[in-house]
Amino acid sequence: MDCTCTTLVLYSTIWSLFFFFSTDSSPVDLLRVNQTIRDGDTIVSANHEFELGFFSPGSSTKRYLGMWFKKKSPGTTVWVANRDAPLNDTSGILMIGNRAVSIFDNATSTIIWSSNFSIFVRNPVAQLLDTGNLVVRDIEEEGDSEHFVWQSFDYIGDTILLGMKLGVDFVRGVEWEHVSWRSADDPSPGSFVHRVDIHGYPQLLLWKNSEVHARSGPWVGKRFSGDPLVKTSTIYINEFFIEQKEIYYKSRVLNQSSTTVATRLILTPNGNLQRLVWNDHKQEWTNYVNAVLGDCDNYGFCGPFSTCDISVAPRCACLRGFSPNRLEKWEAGDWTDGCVHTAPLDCGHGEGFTKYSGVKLPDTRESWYSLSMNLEECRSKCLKNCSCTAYSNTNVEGGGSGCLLWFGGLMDITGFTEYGQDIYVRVPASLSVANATGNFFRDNKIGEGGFGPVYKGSLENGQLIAVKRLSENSKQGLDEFKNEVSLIAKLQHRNLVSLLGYCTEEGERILIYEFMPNKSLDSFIFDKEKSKLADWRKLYDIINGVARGLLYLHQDSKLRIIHRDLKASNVLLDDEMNPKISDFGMARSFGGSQTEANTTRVVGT
Ligand SMILES: *[C@@H]1O[C@H](CO)[C@@H](O)[C@H](O)[C@H]1NC(C)=O
Ligand SMILES: *[C@@H]1O[C@H](CO)[C@@H](O)[C@H](O)[C@H]1NC(C)=O
Ligand SMILES: *[C@@H]1O[C@H](CO)[C@@H](O)[C@H](O)[C@H]1NC(C)=O
Ligand SMILES: *[C@@H]1O[C@H](CO)[C@@H](O)[C@H](O)[C@H]1NC(C)=O
Ligand SMILES: *[C@@H]1O[C@H](CO)[C@@H](O)[C@H](O)[C@H]1NC(C)=O
Ligand SMILES: *[C@@H]1O[C@H](CO)[C@@H](O)[C@H](O)[C@H]1NC(C)=O
Ligand SMILES: *[C@@H]1O[C@H](CO)[C@@H](O)[C@H](O)[C@H]1NC(C)=O
Ligand SMILES: *[C@@H]1O[C@H](CO)[C@@H](O)[C@H](O)[C@H]1NC(C)=O
Ligand SMILES: CC(=O)N[C@H]1CO[C@H](CO)[C@@H](O)[C@@H]1O
Repeated sequence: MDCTCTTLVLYSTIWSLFFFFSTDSSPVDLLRVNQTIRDGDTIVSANHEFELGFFSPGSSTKRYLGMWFKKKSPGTTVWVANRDAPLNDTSGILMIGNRAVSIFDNATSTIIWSSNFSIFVRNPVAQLLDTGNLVVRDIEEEGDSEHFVWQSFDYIGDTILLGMKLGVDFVRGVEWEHVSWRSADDPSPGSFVHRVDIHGYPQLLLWKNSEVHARSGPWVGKRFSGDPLVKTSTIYINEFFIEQKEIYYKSRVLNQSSTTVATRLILTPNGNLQRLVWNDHKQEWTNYVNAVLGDCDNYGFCGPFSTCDISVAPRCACLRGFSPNRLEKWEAGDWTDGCVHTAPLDCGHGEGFTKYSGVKLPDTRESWYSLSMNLEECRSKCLKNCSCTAYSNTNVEGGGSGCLLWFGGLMDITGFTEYGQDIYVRVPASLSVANATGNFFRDNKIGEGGFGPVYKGSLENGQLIAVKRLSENSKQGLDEFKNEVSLIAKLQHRNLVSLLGYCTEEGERILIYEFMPNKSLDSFIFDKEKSKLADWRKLYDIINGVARGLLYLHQDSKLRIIHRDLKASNVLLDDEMNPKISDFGMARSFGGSQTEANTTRVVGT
């Protein structure tokens, strides 16, 4: 340390003889080894947008080395070097050495601040780039001009400029954090830190000291889940990268040739995040994202397993299938304890999921993700793990992709706008199906098959369904039930009825199909009134459809299936009288090349 100090004094005395900054009328953006910047001198980026030198923030008299806008909004600070090591007077000198960039206090002959280079550099040169990045590179290392041994963009303060990264570099072990000032007069680190959290699926968290203060939610393709900004900016684009070597958020300028861009994302001393854009016409900063913060933006306001909605009172509501953890507190307006499952999860017994649309996805710190899985794979992965409480896509663009699983309490779900995402929350098997059919009301019964009654119901989204509830003493045993489920789930053809879901639980077995308003073919043929309606053309179409369905089963499907129980009552008719084959309890599958097999049981009607 001693050694470094003496050399620095020597440098400064030598170089003070050269009037480096005053000899040339045009400003300089470069600083070479052994050159200095004294208080009063500055360097300016080539495009004249940014300036670097010593300054005093607000009403402070202390001196800091910093960077500010020069052409637009002159004096607006964007970066401070010695944030928590201010100078008391104008005796500071910025120096570039072989190992570090340092601020030397010529009054006390001490280095008050320094920042190491990644490697020893024989001939370093510092340059203030047009982006507002002060970079140091080795002048001898030609070609790779992007190889910086140091850059101010690695040391973010309260301002994020276009091109700055917020996140984690695993290779260098660097974390880029957005840290508020203590006050407008004091750039030392304040109470708020905005960072990319990499526990589970990466998300941006705003911390107040050691507690999560607010959350913009995970990245869902083109923006953060809870980001109200939908209007796409013509100025910049937000990006989020999840890679092996680094995970980061970055905004970059959309039009490289545009020279009029000035925008900054600031974290104010009281924890407000503001995206400001310079308005040349009005000569002022305008708040680009006019996010009105409300109760729902306070992390944990409603506790786990509940949703917060700013447009209703009370703001908090338990998710369906959940009830307040502490009813008295909840009713008194303290929702922080959230909700708990009303009935315990009967893990592995065909639980279902309740879908919520238009929400900000919950905290992902306890989550797992795969960017390649689809929603269906995601659902079954969630079902296989008893501690999985919900799932969703990671990316909502292009119809949705990726898989995100939550474990534990679902915190900070905000019901906000049509711009929110879908999440599927796990609920016990007893819920939802029973509710969908009005708890198996007799009025909703639409038929009675050999194996049990069939009910009409509707899902939350209004879709009509037919629910086949196999009676407990049904002849159709578990094997047939499983048979039906496993076969029909893999089949898809316009002349086969589609299975929407199923559940099994303690002798209760339920199959959920799409609803067929025109019932089965037999009711049609044998009903005198209805049969009059059927002309030959219609019947011909129906026969053709059945044949197409069978052809698919026998030949075209991967499974090669024989139905073994085909009859008029198993041919259902949709609202356009298209026939659909149903009831696969007796069906058998052959291998793709197998055309002959022995059946072991006598079946059929
Ligand atoms: C910088 O100063 C040191 C000490 O005076 C000297 O040894 C070195 O050669 C100088 N570097 C350059 C590039 O002038
Ligand atoms: C500035 O003044 C304060 C109070 O007198 C002192 O503690 C501090 O060390 C000084 N800083 C420098 C860089 O001289
Ligand atoms: C540093 O201080 C010394 C003595 O006070 C002065 O002669 C010298 O010019 C100063 N150096 C700079 C670069 O201001
Ligand atoms: C900077 O370099 C010096 C000397 O090489 C070393 O002692 C110090 O630990 C380094 N500081 C950091 C923060 O790496
Ligand atoms: C980019 O900016 C330049 C200069 O302002 C303009 O001429 C050009 O049309 C812009 N390009 C796009 C794609 O907006
Ligand atoms: C369920 O997921 C959790 C969290 O990822 C994991 O720790 C646990 O091992 C999983 N359990 C099973 C049975 O896969
Ligand atoms: C069941 O349905 C009724 C009426 O449609 C609804 O009010 C209730 O919230 C539903 N219950 C559950 C647990 O979804
Ligand atoms: C069917 O059973 C007969 C008599 O048991 C046997 O000879 C024949 O190989 C079986 N065919 C198939 C495809 O298993
Ligand atoms: C012939 C017949 O009954 N067609 C009906 C099929 O279902 C639709 C939708 O419910 C009705 O509009 C048709 O009248």
